[in-house]
Amino acid sequence: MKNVDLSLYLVLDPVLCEPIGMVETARLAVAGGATLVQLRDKKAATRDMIETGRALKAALAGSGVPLIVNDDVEAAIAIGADGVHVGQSDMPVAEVRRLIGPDMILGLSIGSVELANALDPSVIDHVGVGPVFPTSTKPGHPPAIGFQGLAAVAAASPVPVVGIGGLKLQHVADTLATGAAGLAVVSAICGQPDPASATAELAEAIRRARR
Ligand code: TZP
Ligand code: MG
Repeated sequence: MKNVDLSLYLVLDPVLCEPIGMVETARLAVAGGATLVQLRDKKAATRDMIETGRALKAALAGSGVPLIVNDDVEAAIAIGADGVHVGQSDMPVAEVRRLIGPDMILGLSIGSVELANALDPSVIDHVGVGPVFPTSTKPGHPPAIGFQGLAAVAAASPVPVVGIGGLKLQHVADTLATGAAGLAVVSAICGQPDPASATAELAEAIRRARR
């Protein structure tokens, strides 16, 4: 198993990050204590993903924080990213694993106990589970599952789970109490007036919840 710290997973959104951009947002979030960063730009062409991803990789260099690329396996490989994250309607995970090899991190989005039971831990390293709450960050998302749903999926999953969807500072303790290894957030960091402090507050709440 890869040793990935899922505690505080920043998922970048190009629109929400607009004030200062995704690269600067990631840099500040890592300074504040983000443990994982995902480039998620559903509308970008592969060449643009590669350009942004390379800049992100340079910004994260030396931090020890892995860079994950959403959906675009070709871009992830070209960037030299640490991993890939796919959803249910993206490339099948066995195919992704074949393309990226055994060493890159592979995350999958799921929202149900049925999908958790079907996970192959030799293919998938961790899952993003949600949405925990309704969120305008992902229009048309499936119904929210709440902390109860997250706990049920965490109990069923053979790999570590990260909660996602509407998660804010006040949800840290309840999220970790479900058995989740961490929180994935977009708007709690992207577009915040001070992304470094917003991240540091989340990181501190995570430390407190674990004490
Ligand atoms: N997948 C499920 S909810 C979501 C994604 C990408 C968006 C989460 O964004 P936010 O702003 O943290 O609610
Ligand atoms: Mg997709």
